[in-house]
Amino acid sequence: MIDLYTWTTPNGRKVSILLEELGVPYKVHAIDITKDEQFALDFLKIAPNNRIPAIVDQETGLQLMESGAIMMYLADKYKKFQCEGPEYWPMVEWLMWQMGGLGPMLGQTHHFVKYNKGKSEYAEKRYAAETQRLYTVLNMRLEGRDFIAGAGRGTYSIADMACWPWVSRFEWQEVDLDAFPNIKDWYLRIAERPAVQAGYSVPKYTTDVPMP
Ligand SMILES: N[C@@H](CCC(=O)N[C@@H](CS)C(=O)NCC(=O)O)C(=O)O
Repeated sequence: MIDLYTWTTPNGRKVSILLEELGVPYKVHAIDITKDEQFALDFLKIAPNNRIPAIVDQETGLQLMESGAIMMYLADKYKKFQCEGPEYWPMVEWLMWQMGGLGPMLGQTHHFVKYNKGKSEYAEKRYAAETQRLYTVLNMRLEGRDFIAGAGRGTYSIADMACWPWVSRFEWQEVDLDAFPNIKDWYLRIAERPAVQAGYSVPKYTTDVPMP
């Protein structure tokens, strides 16, 4: 059994979507970050960086924070949704691209462009431009491919599951997915998966999966 500590955010949904795709039993613990529950001492023992998501694997006792590490752990444990052989490291490369680029930069876009519009023209322009740049990179990567990593047209993997919840906030980012047709096709391909629909509503329903 996996204990999942999470909230209704892209980083949380990355892991709930993976757990739904794996079809393994897991127990959800909602950590309401709008009520500062991420700072509770019990949670800090599991996630010392006071951020969701985090997991505890009850079979092994392993505690993990950082969504990228959690996804790599679960994919390795269950030997699913990870690319094999020479395709493994390019998958990690794109997972790290999400962890170091797409996630943190789009997080800033949400902060300045959605929640604090008008407070800093410089920051809004900076993160809007970075958002466009990152979408352009992903759109190019998806040219001729169905999924981000893997040979040929690609294999659905944790690299896709890591990026997808961030793209699902395209409206917050003021991104027109019609300008990125490869991303739009990829987004819709993943959005229709039942496990993605289920994982999107963990720990609770907020909205339907956004549809461009
Ligand atoms: N690099 C971390 C980032 C986690 C993160 O930023 N989580 C956000 C929600 S998406 C959070 O817990 N925010 C709480 C806060 O800002 O205090 C990961 O990928 O797990």
